[in-house]
Amino acid sequence: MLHSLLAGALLAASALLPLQTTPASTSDPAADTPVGRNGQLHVCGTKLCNERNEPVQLRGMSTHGLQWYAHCLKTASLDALANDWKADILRISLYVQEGGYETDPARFTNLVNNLIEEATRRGLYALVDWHQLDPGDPNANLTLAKQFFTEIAERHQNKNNIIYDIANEPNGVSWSGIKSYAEQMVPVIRAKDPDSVIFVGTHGWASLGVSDGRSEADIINNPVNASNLMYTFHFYAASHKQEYFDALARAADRIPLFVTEFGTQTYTGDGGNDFTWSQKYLDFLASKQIGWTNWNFSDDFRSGAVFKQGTCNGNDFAGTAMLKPAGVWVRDHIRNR
Ligand code: IDC
Repeated sequence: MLHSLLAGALLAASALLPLQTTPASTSDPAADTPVGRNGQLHVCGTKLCNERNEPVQLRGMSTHGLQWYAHCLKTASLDALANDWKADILRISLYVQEGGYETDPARFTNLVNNLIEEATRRGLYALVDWHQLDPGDPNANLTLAKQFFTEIAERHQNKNNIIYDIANEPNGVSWSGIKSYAEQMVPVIRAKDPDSVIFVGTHGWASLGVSDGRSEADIINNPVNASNLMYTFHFYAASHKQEYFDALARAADRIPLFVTEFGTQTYTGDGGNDFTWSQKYLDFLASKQIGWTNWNFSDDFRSGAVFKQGTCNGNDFAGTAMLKPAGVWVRDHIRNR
């Protein structure tokens, strides 16, 4: 009786374990994962480097807003992202407004903590995205940002896979306003997690200023006074073409960049896909080893949500059957390097 009870408990426990793709001969099962292979990252010149000081290009997915699509982040979908898509990184999008963090800090912090653990278990980098958007000036949420990142950095300081993004898409704010915000936030995080890489959004909705009629020169001439920091760039290929591409191309050799969001469609995250421009961007990013996370890993109705509507209610996420065209394309670009 006791014996069969024990066997049953063991079986139940093993059913909960994430899928292992590592060969049984490997002594450390976590070794053959993105974090196992690369360890703690740091900024080296304009690139992101692994613990052996080799440049790495991370590729992966951004969640949708956690307040709406947390149910798309479950064992089967995260296993698919790690093992079938072969992603390196999960961007965890914590909206501040629109029903996000500000409405229940404890609940949302807990949710982010759990997702960090899920990413860590699978050997993925966890990009913690403070998804401020409206209001666009990150200074408007400064007190909340300090509170949130203090808790996250305190709790996860001993992990080697956390990247902090302190501002998703600043808008309606000058570059110097963002720089001032960053220079207040960086010490708050580094007080708890000194070796962490920190990302900060650029002006004009992370367009390097282009959407504000500005340019990357604002940043190059007046960089954030901090080490181990990268600037973010977002593009939606059907909306943001030559002018945006040119700014990215000019900036790539001057400042450390990471594309924390892109879509193959318009800036609404919806509409037709422009795979020609998407390919042009991704080829360029690969040539410069600039990492990226695609928007978004959910089954929202819009074309940029990779899963067909209703997928997240089930447990079938691997392969292409449940994917919209953008999902098929992006999965392919993550899997096939
Ligand atoms: C969109 C979501 C949509 C939501 C809207 C406003 O897809 O459900 O109603 O935000 O919160 C961004 C933003 C990102 C946007 C995305 C697509 O960072 O929050 O998501 N986008 O519009 N920048 C450019 C495009």
